[in-house]
Amino acid sequence: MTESLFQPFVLNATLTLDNRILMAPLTRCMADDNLVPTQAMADYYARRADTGLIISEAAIIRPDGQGYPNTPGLFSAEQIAGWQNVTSAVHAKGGKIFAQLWHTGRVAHSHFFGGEYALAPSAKKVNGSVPRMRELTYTVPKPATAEEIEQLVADYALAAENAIKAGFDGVEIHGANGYLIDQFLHYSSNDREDEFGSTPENMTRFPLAVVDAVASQIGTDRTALRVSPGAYFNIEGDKRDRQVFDHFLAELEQRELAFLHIGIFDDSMEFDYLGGTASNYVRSRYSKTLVGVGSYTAETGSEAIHNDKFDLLAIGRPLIANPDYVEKVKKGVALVEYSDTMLAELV
Ligand code: FNR
Ligand code: 8K6
Repeated sequence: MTESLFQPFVLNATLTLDNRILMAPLTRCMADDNLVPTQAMADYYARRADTGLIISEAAIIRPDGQGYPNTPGLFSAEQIAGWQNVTSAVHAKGGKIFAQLWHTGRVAHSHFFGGEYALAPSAKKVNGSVPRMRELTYTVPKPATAEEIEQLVADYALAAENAIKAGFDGVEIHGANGYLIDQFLHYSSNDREDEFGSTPENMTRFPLAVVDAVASQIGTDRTALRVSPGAYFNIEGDKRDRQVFDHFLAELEQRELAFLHIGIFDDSMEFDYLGGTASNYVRSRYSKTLVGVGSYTAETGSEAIHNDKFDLLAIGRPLIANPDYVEKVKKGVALVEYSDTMLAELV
């Protein structure tokens, strides 16, 4: 029973999706050494153009946002041209594609950009080291000054403009998974005492400034946001985070974003301070278009849409394993099972 996935969905006056399956953003670390998307990446995305909407792997807005090797950028002319090749390939096959805009904050590593430190809300480091480059241990970040925060907001807006120049249909701001924007929203990573910390109003100030700057640059109808109210990756949760997200969602409710997207690996995870799963929590506080994700099958995702838990379903790992996921699900053909070894190659 997957029919709920095959209803078209009107996102807004400018965007209608052919089906409700989104390709989740998936970092693949396959850009060239100038962080330019390659022809192999264009082919990989084009093979998935029958999803209702592709969200690109996260693309860094500027050099100091980089936390992993060979993640693509959206700040140089060469990178914009590389993405243009990707978006043309997807559009030629009738698809739609948003760019995911990324700054990793304290999860950045100066190894990648030759700087002295990573920027973050506070001097609170994340434990551990860079995946696949374990010798690169995370360092104590430098708290961003008010001027640096202003510059970050401007750089998100510029990256959004670059995305539109590159032919993307819109952008999803990566506000999830413990990266820069999320670091402002959780007490464990934000202990600022200025206008960007200490209270829900202050802790949401930078995230909302980014949303508003991007929306005014490219239009609210082309602006989406991914959030992780439940901390689970690169960050610790705190029960006071609940008030921050209550406030954040009330503010987002007043904007007409293209959609809000949960960032999570398994949406059956429950968070006591959210009173249940991340998607149930967001659904109860946000009435507009919501994208669910996290270890769903086509069947469980379709049922969740049918039961009004969310409106659209993002699929990650199964789409790595099955470029023809949509066709297979439609025909009821068995899927290839995902394994981490598949990350070595773009199929
Ligand atoms: C991810 N995920 C992720 N999320 C995000 O917001 N930006 C990103 O660039 C990435 N990169 C990424 C790479 C890889 C290899 C994996 C497995 C995951 C998370 C992803 O979008 C999704 O939320 C999860 O994979 C859960 O969905 P599935 O895979 O259970 O359908
Ligand atoms: C070098 C590639 C980096 C990719 C960054 C995105 C993260 C991919 C991680 C794959 C799976 C990790 C699952 C972590 C979930 C924690 C749940 C408690």
